[in-house]
Amino acid sequence: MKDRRSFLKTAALGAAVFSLDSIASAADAQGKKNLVKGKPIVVSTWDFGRAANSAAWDILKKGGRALDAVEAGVRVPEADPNNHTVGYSGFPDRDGRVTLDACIMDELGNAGSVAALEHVTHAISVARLVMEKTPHVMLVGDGALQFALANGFQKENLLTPESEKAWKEWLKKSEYKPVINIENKSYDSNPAGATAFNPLMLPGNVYNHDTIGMIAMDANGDLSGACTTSGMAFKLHGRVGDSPIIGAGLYVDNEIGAATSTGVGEEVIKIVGSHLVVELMRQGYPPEAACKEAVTRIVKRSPSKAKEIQVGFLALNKKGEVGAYCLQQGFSYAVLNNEKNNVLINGKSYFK
Ligand code: SD4
Repeated sequence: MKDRRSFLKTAALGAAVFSLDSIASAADAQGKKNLVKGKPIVVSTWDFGRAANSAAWDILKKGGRALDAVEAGVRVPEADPNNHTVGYSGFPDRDGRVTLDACIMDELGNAGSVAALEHVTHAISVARLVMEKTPHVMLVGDGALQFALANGFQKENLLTPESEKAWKEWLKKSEYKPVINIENKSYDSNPAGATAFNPLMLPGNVYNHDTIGMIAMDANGDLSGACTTSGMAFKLHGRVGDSPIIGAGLYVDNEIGAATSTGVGEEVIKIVGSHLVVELMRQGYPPEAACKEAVTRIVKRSPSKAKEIQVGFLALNKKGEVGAYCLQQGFSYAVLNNEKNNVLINGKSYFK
């Protein structure tokens, strides 16, 4: 006969299994439309993720390694002079300096990262070298630049005339207060009219975003991820966001899945967002439900701030299922595999 303790244990386990099942089925029903399966697969944040996905696909379709695919993929927006949010021509900080953050993780759980790196377009490739050639995970500032130059990268000027012009425009009204992203509310024109409230204009959102996060699974079923950004435009010099922080901007666990984030990095760091999403998937949450739970934690932590910013999570599990969730409408992600031809999907949002 069962004693009381083992009965309680069994009952508690039963309840846990029951609730995980119901989470899974509710989220499955909710997310069926956007559910994508099948390897190889590459997914990435925002509209510019499509061009990045195409470069990654060139490697994946030939049976290449996910790590090579994500590095090659995010190098596309890093080099794009028309993209002022990543790499070359990124908007500078409030002192006029372009500082880049990036990280990368492979299927073995190896990780490399650079933060506040100046003068090198391909921050992601420096991050990969940190992972492969040093016993460290993260190099910052001058040390990261010194390491890059010692490994054959050329010193470049990343501030283009267009980015400089935007910075000078911002300087006219700049308030040198360390208020998170207050600058972003003023530098962009509001497509819905200057005075109307438009969630698409919130910091981190579609007209105001700064990151590519990419995750991929190769034909072997191995996962890797990369995340690279020039950070929030006109940030304080020395400010580092979530993107180069392993566990915040990116996390890969080859047994479970991978996740990446975009938006206001401070809020993502505080919940260790991408690691949280992967751990929720480990507990049985499908990708979209895991992303939704992470977004909900941000709302619970700071309900009023959550209304004024954007954060989005994107996740891929080991079954090849993709899901995303964000705070505000306007977050999109691109999916490319044999079924989905680089479609751009709008992430579901907490606030409607
Ligand atoms: C950061 N997460 O530096 C980045 C910026 C971003 O949409 O993704 N903005 O906090």
